[in-house]
Amino acid sequence: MKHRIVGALVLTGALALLSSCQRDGQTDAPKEPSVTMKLSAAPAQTGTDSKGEMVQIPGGRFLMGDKDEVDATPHEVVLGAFLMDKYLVTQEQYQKVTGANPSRWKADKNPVEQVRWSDAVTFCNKRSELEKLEPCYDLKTWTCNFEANGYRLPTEAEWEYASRAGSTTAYFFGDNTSKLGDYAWFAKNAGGHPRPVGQKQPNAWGLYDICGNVWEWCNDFYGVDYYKEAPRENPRGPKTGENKVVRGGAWKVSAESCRSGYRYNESPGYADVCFGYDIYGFRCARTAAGTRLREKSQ
Ligand SMILES: [Ca+2]
Repeated sequence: MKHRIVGALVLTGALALLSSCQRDGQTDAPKEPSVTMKLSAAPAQTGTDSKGEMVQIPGGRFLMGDKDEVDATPHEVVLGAFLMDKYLVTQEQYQKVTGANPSRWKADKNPVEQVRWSDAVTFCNKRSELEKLEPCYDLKTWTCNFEANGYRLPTEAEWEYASRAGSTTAYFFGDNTSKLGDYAWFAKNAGGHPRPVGQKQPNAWGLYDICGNVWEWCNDFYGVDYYKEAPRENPRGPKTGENKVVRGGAWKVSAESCRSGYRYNESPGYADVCFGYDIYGFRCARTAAGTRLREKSQ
């Protein structure tokens, strides 16, 4: 009897391992986005389909960092204008663009999760192609062309700037942790899984789920000392590194990890191995037209 229980436990463990890697199995039969999909994805006002609404983020300067963190020395950063998705990329949106849904917690309006950094940038390129924009990523070198007009991940600085929306406090709504539940799904209120996007209050610039729900991949490599050497204008992360930055906290984490300046990082998963956890998702950004001219005039 005892042996049987142990056996069952071992089997359960093996199944759990399999299910967490299930995403790899799904790559066997990816569906190509249909032709009708391509036609229906014609650029709207913001150049995206309706669920992919973007917010125009003005260029400006801000104090990036958090004095209480060893890797986040506060420093001034100046950024050009860019566009940022109002919502996290949903499973519905991801499925439409890539023909697959790697998420563990399946629901159309939930954020896509179990996506690796490499999956997120591949999605960015496909989304660009569908809307006849120039793809930003070279998928052989994994480098980003910031001059291209297509979709990309935000830089870490862009993410924090958009997240803060002019605030200088621990969270975009202030310092009072007890208010976090009004703006975010995190360990205390999410009930142990991600939630549909856009249900909590947005920040001052109209971005939803910036805090909590799923961590958001940024374009940058993570460098523990990067803030000490980063350029003041449009910092884009260390040239090389092992891990990529994720920001904003997730359904599983404490209020502490949802602070605007809090940095976290994870392997990008270039190789097709099991790296995509159900706490990682993303939203896309685009470089705004004319940004380079404004930088030069500063
Ligand atoms: Ca988030």
